[in-house]
Amino acid sequence: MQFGHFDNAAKEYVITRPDTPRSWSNYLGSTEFGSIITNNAGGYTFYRSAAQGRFVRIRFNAVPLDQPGRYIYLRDAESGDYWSASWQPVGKPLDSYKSECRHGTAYTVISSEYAGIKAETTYFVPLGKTLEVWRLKLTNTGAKPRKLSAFTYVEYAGNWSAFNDLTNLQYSQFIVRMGVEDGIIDHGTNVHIPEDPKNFENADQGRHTFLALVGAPVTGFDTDRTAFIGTYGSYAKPKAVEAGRCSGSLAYGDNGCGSLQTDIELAPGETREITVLMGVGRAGVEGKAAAAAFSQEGVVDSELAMLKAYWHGRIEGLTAETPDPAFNSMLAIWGPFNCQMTYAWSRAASLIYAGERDGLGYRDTVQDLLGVMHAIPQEAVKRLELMLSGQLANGGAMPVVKQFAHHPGSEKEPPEHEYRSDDGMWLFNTVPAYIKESGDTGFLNKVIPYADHGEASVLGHLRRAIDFNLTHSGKHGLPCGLSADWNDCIRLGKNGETVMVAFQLRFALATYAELCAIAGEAGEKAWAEQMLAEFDARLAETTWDGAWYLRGFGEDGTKFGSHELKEGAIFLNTQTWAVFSGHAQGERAETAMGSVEKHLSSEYGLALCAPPFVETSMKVMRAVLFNPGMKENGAVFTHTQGWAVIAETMLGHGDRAYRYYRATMPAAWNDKAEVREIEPYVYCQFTHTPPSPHAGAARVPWLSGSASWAYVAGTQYVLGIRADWNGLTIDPCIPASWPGFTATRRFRGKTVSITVKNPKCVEKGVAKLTLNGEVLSGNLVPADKLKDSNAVVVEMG
Ligand code: IFM
Repeated sequence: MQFGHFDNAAKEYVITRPDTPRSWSNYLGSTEFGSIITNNAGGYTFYRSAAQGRFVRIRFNAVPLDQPGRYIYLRDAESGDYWSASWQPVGKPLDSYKSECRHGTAYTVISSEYAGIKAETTYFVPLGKTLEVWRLKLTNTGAKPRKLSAFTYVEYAGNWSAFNDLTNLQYSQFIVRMGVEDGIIDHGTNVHIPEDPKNFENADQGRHTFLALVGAPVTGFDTDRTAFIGTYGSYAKPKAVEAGRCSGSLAYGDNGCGSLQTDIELAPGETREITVLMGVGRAGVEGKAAAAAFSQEGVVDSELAMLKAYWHGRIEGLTAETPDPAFNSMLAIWGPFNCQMTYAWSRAASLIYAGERDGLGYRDTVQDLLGVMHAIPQEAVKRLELMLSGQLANGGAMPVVKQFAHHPGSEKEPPEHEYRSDDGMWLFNTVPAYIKESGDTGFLNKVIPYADHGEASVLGHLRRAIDFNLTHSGKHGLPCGLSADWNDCIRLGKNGETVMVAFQLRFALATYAELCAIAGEAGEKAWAEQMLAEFDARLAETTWDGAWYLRGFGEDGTKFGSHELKEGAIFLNTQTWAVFSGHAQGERAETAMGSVEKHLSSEYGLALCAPPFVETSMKVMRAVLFNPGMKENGAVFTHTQGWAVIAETMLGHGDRAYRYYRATMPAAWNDKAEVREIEPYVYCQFTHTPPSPHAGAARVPWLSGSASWAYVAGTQYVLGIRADWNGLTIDPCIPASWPGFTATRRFRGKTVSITVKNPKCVEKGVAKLTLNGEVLSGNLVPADKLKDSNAVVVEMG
C-alpha cells in the first residue's frame, strides 16, 4: 500500500494520504534552532538543544499520534464549521477533506482542501535565523464570498527543558508569564530574573520567545492553554475555535500557548496570504523586528528560495541515475539529507529521541561524519577535530562529547567500567575519509589536545587508539570487550575479548601503516606492518569457528557466536568485518559470507545474529533484554547492513550486494508502506524479524548509524565512486542485469561526470577507463589530471 510518492525533480516526498501508519516526519532549521514536523503538523521546536532549549511541547508517544504541534484552525463564520489546515488535529473525514504533505529539504508544505477552501502552509526556518515561518495561503475555490477566522496554536514547554516539562511541574508550571505587545505574543519564562544569553546551560535565567502574525490584522489572542482548549476540550475541539473567538487570556503560570486569531474575507477565487513567525526573543524587540522584516513583499519567497538552494547544495555532492528508481530517489535527496540530519542531530532530537541524549556519542558521531564527508569536508573536519579532542590520553574516548560544555585538556577521565572497546577504532574510517576527500595530508600533523590532559598530532591520536586496544587485550591476544563494543548489548568485560573489535584493530593497523607512509614515518610504518602480520596470524588461529567467525570470548573463556551454541550461534558483524578489514580473503571470506546468506538473510535484510536469545544469561548477552527479533536481539539492525554490502562488493558479488542493499533501502518499501510503517524516505535503526509478529516493521527512523553506512556502501562500493589518496577510484560492483549508470561527483573543487557501461553484464571489473578522452590504466582517476569539468567513461568487463 502506498501513502505517497517521490518527486525527485522537486526534491520532495509527497504524502497523499495523511493517515500514515506512523507519523512521517521532517526536520526544519539548523543546530541553532531546530524543529521536527510531521505530515500532520505535529512536532516541537528547540533552541540549540532538544533537551535544554525545548520551548515548544510535543507529548511523545501521544494518542492520537504526534500532538500537539504547529496548528492553524480555520472556521467558517457563517456555518460555524471548523477544521485544521493540516488533517490533524481536527481530523475531518477523508472523503470530504483532501490533504497533501510535501516534505522537502528543511521545509514542509502541508496543503488541504475542505468546504471550498484551499489551504497551503509552508513551514521553514530561514537560514541563519532563530525563528520559524509558517506561511499560510488561503484560497476560496467556491462561487460565493467567504468569511473565515484563522487561529494559530502552539503549546509551550516548561522552563525550556524537556525534563522539567515532564517531571518538575511544581516548578516549571509557575515560571511562565505570557504577554502580548502590539498583537505579538510574548512567551516569558522566569521573566523577573536576568537573562544570560551567553551562558546557554544556565537554566536560571529569564527567557522569551515570540509569536507574530503578519499579512492580516490580529483580531484576538489566547495565551493560556485552558482558556483556548477548555478544561475538557481537546486539540480536535478547542473551546475558542468552537466559539469562534479567542478570549484574550494571559497565562500567569500553568500552561502557556500561542493562539493569534485573524478574520479574513475571501471573494470567489481570491487568495490571501498570512505569515506566522515564531522565534527566540522578546515580542517587543525580536518579535517586532521579525514582523517588520517579513511583512515586506517577497521576503518569505526569497528566504525559502535561499534555504532550498543551500540544502540542495549540501546534498548534491554526488548525483546518479541508475536503473533502479528507488535507488535514484535515495541518492537524489533522502540518502544524503538523512546523513546531514544525523550529522546535525546525532541521537538527540526526533520523535523517538526525545531529548534525553544531549551531546555527541563518540562512536556514533565519528561514523556519522562518513555520510557527509564528500559533501561538506571542511565543515566535517571541524567536528572531527572536536571528536579527536574527546579522546583521552590513554587512547580510549569519552562516551559522549558535549558540544556546549566540552573542555579539552581538563575533562575528567570516565570511570573504568564506562570504556567501550570500539570508540577510537572508528577514527580509522573517518580520518582517512577526510584526507582522501580533501587531499589535506597535513591534517595528520595537526596538534589536538586530549580530553583529559596532554596533546598529540592526529597521527599520534591514532597511535594511541591502537595502543588502547593493544594494552586492553585478553588471553587470546584480542581486544577486550569492556562495557561494550559496537554492540551495546554485548558486555564482554575487562577480560573477555571481542572479535569484532579485533577486526577493527586489524583494519586500524593496516590503515595506520598507510598513513605513516604518507606522513613519512618509516619507523611507525614498519611497526604497524609487523604488528599487522602477527595479528593476522592470531586472528586466523583463534577466531574461525568452522563455517564462520566467532563473536567473542567471555571472561571465563566461553565462546560467543559459535555453532556449538543454541542461541546467537552466528553473528553478522564478525563476518562482514572479517572481509571489510582485509583479514578474510579467498575461501574463508566466501564461506563466512555464504553462512551469512544461509543463516541470517531474509527479505527484510540480514539479522544481526541468529537464533535470537531467550535463555542465555544477560551477564554478557544483554540482547536478551529485548524480545526476540527486535533491536540487538536478532533484528535486522540497519547500521550493519552497509558493512555486509561492502563485504560482498569486495568479493565481487554485485547481485548479492544489491539484493542486501535493497532489502533495507527505505524507498524500495514505498509500495509496502503498511509493512515497514515508518517514513519510506528515511533509514531506521532496525526492522523486526521473525519470530516477532511484526516482521518487516521498521523502527527508530532518521537518527542511527544506518543512513551514513548505507550511503557509503551505496555510493562508494555499489557505484564504486570512492575518494582515494591520489584521486577518485571508480570501481563499480553492480547487479549483472544493470546496463550501467551515470553519476556526477564533486571532488576537490572539480566536477567529474561519470558514465559506466556494462555491455558484458558483469558484476565487477573495470576493463577500460577514459578521462576526458584519454585512456588510463587501472581504475583511478588521478586528482592532478582533473580539469574543472571532467568526463570519465568506464567500461566494465
Ligand atoms: O553502536 C550502537 C550505537 O552506538 C547506539 N545504538 C545501538 C548501536 C548498536 O548497539
